[in-house]
Amino acid sequence: MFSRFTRAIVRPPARNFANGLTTVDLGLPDIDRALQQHAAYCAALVRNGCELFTLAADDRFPDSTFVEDTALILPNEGAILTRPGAASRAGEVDAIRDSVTQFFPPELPRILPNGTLDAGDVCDAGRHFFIGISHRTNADGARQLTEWLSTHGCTASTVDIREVLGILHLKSGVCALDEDRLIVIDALASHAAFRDYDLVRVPAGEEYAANCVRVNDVIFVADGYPNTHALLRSLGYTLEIIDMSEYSKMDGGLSCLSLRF
Ligand code: CIR
Repeated sequence: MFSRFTRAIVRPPARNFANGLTTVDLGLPDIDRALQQHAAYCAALVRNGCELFTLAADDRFPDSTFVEDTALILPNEGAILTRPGAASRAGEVDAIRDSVTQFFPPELPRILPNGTLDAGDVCDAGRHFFIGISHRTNADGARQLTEWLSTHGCTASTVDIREVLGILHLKSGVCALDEDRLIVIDALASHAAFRDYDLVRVPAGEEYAANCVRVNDVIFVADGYPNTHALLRSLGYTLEIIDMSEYSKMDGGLSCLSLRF
């Protein structure tokens, strides 16, 4: 069974959100619009059963709204802090530590040097985890996370995405819809790690929509991808459609805006 979430940690973007990292050329985000979209995203989390823990916007870290990258949480078992691969994001981990620790005391383990890991590179499908080796997450970070997961009875496999164009993190290209079903972009679909899974291919031109999030009984999916919406509905899923235009300009997807547990 997929974990049910009852809580989510979120952090709205700060006024200097546009100073964050990005690899795409979609223009600068509008902070007021980003805040409205964040509020709508939070409302959808609440509508689907999550109590929200909202942290203050933090302008020391323009990318800090992307809280997902800083920790990995196994809802009923524990959490580990990451070690983000981008230098400008390193301090985000200490900035979120206390809010995660309150749920998983006394002290959280963390990914240690020379490992790097952004949790956007971690895709969980029930008790199995795919870990992307990316320009942010290295083999040592993946190894440390695999060891930690194994102490909780979970397995992991790695997927090297460094040569896959157009995705920052593994979860930009593949997300679990169910324990045995993944939504995936074409560029990742033939990877051996996914061979035992039912794969739902994202329709051409809608690759951004691969970054869905299963929240209890619904799938959160980005607005503007009608073919993906139709495909998911035809498979019986109920959707929450969220406008992500301002976050996509900063390489962010739906999953990165919350830590769900
Ligand atoms: C970054 O480059 O780190 C941010 N601008 C975007 C992070 C998105 N996080 C995610 O997909 N998990």
